[in-house]
Amino acid sequence: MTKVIPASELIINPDGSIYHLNLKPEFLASNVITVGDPERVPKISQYFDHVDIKVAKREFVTHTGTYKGKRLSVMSTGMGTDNIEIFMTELDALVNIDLQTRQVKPKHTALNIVRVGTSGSMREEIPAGALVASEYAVGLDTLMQYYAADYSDKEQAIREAVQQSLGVDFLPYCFEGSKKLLGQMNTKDMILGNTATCPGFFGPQGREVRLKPAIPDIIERLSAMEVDGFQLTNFEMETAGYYAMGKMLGHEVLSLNAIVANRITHTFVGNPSEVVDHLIHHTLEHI
Ligand code: R1P
Ligand code: URA
Repeated sequence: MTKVIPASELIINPDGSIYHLNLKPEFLASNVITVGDPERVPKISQYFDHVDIKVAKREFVTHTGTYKGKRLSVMSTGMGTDNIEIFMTELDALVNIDLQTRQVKPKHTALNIVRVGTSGSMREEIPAGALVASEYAVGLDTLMQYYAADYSDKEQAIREAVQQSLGVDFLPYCFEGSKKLLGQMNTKDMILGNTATCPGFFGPQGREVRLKPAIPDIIERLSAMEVDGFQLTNFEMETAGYYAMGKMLGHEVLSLNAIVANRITHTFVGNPSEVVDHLIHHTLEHI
């Protein structure tokens, strides 16, 4: 008999919705656009033909409707891979667990998930205003110390090279994004890059405000690292968590980044919402 997941391990609200996302399975489309900022959700759903569902709890805001006749959900996650771990686990449970019997469904459903987020460039040739599609992501946080996963030889080599270049005493994690979505999303006007996902915006990305980062030359170290032609291009705070959870749970996940800051030239894009809006339109047309 399939294992029954106890009420303490997968929490269902009294109305049958899942604990943090506050969603019932029928509220979710199989194509999902995700953003960090809850205020970005209506900025995307404003382009829908109509919005059928609006649900909010904590930083998780969901609008589900149709765009040019295609059913889509747009959801916010807040910032950081700890949120992504909750988000991806509950999103997966909505399609792959029978919430009544609390058992894993015999037939797996794979979701298409595209992150539309902002990011900083660690390369002079990737200016503020550019769009970057993440082929791989490297997690500099410790999320994957708590899950067992398989890594390809390339992913393993990248993990070790990043650990060596930073001199940290844990092994960062590395996963490839969805090749299927990368093909589908028509990335010809984007830069294909590899993303460093950091557990913070300031010190972990080498920014000094009042506190001195422990690795002040983190940008130089990460951008100088090369493994068989693989190089890192940009910083943000979620992509590696998405790629790790997506791979382990069997979903297609791609992260698209609007570059708002260039950390080498010390520039910030004049109008960040314009770049993000450009990425939103592109994503809506291709998802
Ligand atoms: C930091 O400003 C936030 O912006 C980026 C980072 O990943 C982090 O969440 O993404 P979003 O614009 O999607 O929030
Ligand atoms: N988001 C980040 O995490 N870093 C940046 O530099 C810009 C956006």
